Amino acid sequence: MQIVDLNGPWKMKEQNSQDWLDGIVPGSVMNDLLQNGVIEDPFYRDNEDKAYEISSKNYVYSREFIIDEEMLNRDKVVLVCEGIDTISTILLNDTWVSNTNNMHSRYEFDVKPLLKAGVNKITITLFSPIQYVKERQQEEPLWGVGDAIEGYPHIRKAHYMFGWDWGPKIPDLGIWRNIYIAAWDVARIDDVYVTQKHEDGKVDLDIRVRLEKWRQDALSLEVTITDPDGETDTKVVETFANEEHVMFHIAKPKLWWPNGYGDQPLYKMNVSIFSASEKVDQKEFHIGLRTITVRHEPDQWGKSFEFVVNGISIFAMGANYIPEDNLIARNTPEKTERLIQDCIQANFNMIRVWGGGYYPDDYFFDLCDRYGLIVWQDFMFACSVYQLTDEFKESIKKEAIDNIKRIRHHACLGIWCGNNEIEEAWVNWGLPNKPKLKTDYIKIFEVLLPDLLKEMDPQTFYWPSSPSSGGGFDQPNNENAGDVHYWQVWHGLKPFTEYRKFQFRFCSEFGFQSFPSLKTIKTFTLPEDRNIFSYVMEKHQKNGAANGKILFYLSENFLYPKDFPSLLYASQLLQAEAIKYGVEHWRRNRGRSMGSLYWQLNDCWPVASWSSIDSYGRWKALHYFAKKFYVPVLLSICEEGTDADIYVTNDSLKPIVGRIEWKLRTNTSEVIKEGTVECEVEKLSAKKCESLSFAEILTPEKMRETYLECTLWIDGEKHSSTTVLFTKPKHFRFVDPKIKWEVRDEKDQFVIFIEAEGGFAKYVELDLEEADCKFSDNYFDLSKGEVRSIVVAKSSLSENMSIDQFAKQLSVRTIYDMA
Ligand code: BMA
Repeated sequence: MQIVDLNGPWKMKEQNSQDWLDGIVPGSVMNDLLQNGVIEDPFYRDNEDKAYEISSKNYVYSREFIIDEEMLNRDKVVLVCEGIDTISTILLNDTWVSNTNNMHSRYEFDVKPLLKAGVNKITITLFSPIQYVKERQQEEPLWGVGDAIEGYPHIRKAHYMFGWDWGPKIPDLGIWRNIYIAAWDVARIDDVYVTQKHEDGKVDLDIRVRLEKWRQDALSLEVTITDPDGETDTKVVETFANEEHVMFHIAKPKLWWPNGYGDQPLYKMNVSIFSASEKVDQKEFHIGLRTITVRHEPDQWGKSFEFVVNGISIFAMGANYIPEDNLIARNTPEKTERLIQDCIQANFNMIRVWGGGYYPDDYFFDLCDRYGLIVWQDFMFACSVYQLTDEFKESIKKEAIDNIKRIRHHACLGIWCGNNEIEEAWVNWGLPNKPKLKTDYIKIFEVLLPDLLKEMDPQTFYWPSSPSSGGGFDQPNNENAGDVHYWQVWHGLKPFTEYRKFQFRFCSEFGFQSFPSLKTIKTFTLPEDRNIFSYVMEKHQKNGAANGKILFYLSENFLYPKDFPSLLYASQLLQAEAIKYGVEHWRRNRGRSMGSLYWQLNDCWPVASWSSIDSYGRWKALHYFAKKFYVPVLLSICEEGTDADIYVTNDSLKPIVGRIEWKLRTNTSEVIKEGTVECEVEKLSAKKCESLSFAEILTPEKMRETYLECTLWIDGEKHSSTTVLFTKPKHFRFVDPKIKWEVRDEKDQFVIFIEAEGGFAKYVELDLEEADCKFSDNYFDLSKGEVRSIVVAKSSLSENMSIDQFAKQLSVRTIYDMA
C-alpha cells in the first residue's frame, strides 16, 4: 500500500474572494479564519452572532501534491476523505470527482484516471450549510428543536453545530478528518470482523477477513494476535478466495472489565496480506475479550434494563458526552484523554455519546478501551424529524455502515442506540401530525438500523431510542421498563427529593444547570458583563428559562448570595446536590435500578449548562461530588423529617464487612448522640444498615442547628464520610467555621491540611486564583476538631509553582461565606 498524505497546509478562501489564506487540514473554516486573524474568537462575548454570516458563505480549499509513476501504475488508486463537513464538490486537476453531503460518512473515490505523474491539484468547495438547510426547509418543513437553526434535520451534519440549549449557533465547515490518496497492487483488506465466543472460561475468536482483489494471484493472509503480556500467536492462510475465516482458541483469556470491576487487558490484532512475499496491505487494531449485553426482560417491576459484562450485572455510572468544541479542529487526543481520565477519577464505568453530535474519532474509543469506560453509542439522530427519501436512506445507510465497521471491534462498545429522544418526541411532545414522517421513523430506527446491525454487528445490543421501553411508540419514557430521561427536577421545578419517588430501571438522562467558574467566565467577559442577566452572560446561557430556574432553586435552598462569585458557587452546589439526590437514591435501589447517566459531562464552549466539567476542563462541584457518589462502595443517608436511614451500596465484586459510626452533632460539632453499626454487605448489592429516628431530640428549633455525620470504616480504615442536615441549608444556623489550613510540599504533591476551628463547615471549596489543579477532594464538609488532608498532585497543576506561590493562590470558602 502506498499513501500520499494530503493533510497539512492548504490554501483557502471565501469563494468570491481573490485572497487566498493559509489553511490547515484536517481543520475548519472558522479555525482557519481565526488563525489568520480574519475573525475574532467566536466564543468571546457576543461574537457568536458573527458566525451566521460566516457560515452563510461558501469556501474553497486547494492544494498541490506530487504523484509518482509507481503510484499511477498500481492496480487501484483512490482518494480517501475520512470526513468532509458537509456539502462539497471535489475536483482533481479541475475535473469533477464527486459531491458530498454527509459529514458522518467516509468517502472513497477511484481517481486513477484523473491523476498524472508530477504535480496534481485538488480543490474542494464547501457550500454554506445555512443556505442548504434554508432551501430544503422551504421545500419540506421538518420539525427540530427550537434552539437550533431551523431546517437542520435536512443535513447529515452534527446537529449541535446549529445551536442547542447549551451550544452556540456556529455551523462551521471544513475538511474535518484525514484526507489522502491510497494505492494498492493485487489486493487490499476490505474488512475485518472479529466475533468472540466465550465458553467455560475459554474464548474462541473468529476473524473474518474480506479482500478486494484485482488479480487472481494466491495471497497469503497472516493474522497475529499479541496478548497483553506480549506473547504472539500467528496463523497463515494461503488463499485465492475473497473471504477467509481465521480461528484462534484462547485457553487462558485475560478478560476486559469496565472501570471498577477489573483490568482492561487488550489484545493487539494484526491482519496482513502478502503477494509473493511482499506485504500489500495490513490492518492493526485492539480488541478486548469480554461479553457485553443488555438484559431487557420482564420481571416483577416491569422490564429490566441492565448491562451485563462477562456475566455480571453492573450498575452503570457515568454521564452524557457531547462534542468537546464547536470548532472541531481544536480537539486533540490529549484533551480527550484528560476528559476520559476525569471520568475514571470520578469512578465512571460508562459514557453515553449523545446523538446530536458526531461519531467520535478512533482515539476516543481507544481511550475508552484503555481506561475501561463502556460506551453507549447513539447513532447521530436527536430530537428531530427526518424524511426518508431514497437519497436520505442511502446516505444514512452508508453513514451507519461506515461507523459500525469503524467502531464495532472496540472492547468498550456496549450498546448501539438509534437516536436521542425521537420516539419520546413522537409520543409525548405534540409534534406536527404527519403520519408519513412517523412511519419513516419506524423504517429508520426499527427496521433499517437494526437490520444493518443484525448483519454487521449482531454481538452488540441495539436499542431503538433513548428513552425507550423497546420501541413501537409503546410508552417510551415508562419508569418501569427500559431507560428513562427524567427532567421533572430542573425543567419541571420539582424539589431534589422528587427523584426518590421513582425507581427507574435505568436513568440515562437527568440534569441540573450551573454556571462555570469565575476563571472560565473571565475568558469571555469584560468586568461589566459579570452579572448573570447581562447581555453577554445571557448569550452564554442557551436555555431560555434556565436562569430563572437556578434562581428558583436558589430561593428554595440557600440564602441570597452576596455577590457574583458567590452566586456562581451557589449554582454549582445546587447542581451537585440535585444530582447526588438522584444517584444515591437509585444506587440504594440497586437491582431494580441499574444505571445512572447524568446530563451532561462536558461543554463545547464556555456556557451555563448541565455539565460537570466546563469547556476549560475545570471541575465543577458536581464532578467532585460524582467522584464520591459513584464510588464503588457508597455510604449514603436517606433523611426525611427527623428520621435518617443509613445505606451501604456495594458495587464491588467482594462482600464487605464494615462499621458505620454515626454522630448527631450541633452546628459547633458537639456530639449530642452517637452510635455504631456493624454491617455486612454482599457484593453487587445495596443494604439499609440502620434506621435512626431523632424525633425526640429534633424540635423545629434544634433541626436548624443539628446535623448527622456518618463514617464508614472498612478493615480498620476510614473509607468515607457523609453528612445530612434536617433543614434547608438556608435555614441552618451556620457559625463561622474559622477555617485554618497549611500546605506542605511532599515531593510530587502538595498536601493541604485543613481544619474548622469554629464549628461545622459545609461545602468547603478549595481553588487556585489563577492556575488550575485537581484536589483529591473538594466541596466537602468538615466537623470541628477533624483535620482533613487534601492532596494536589503537582502533575495536575496547570503551571509549575513553588509551595509559596501555591499557598498564595489558594482560596478557601464555605457556605458561611456565601451570603
Ligand atoms: C436532553 C438532551 C439534550 C438537551 C438536554 C437539556 O433531553 O437530550 O437534547 O440538551 O436534555 O435540555
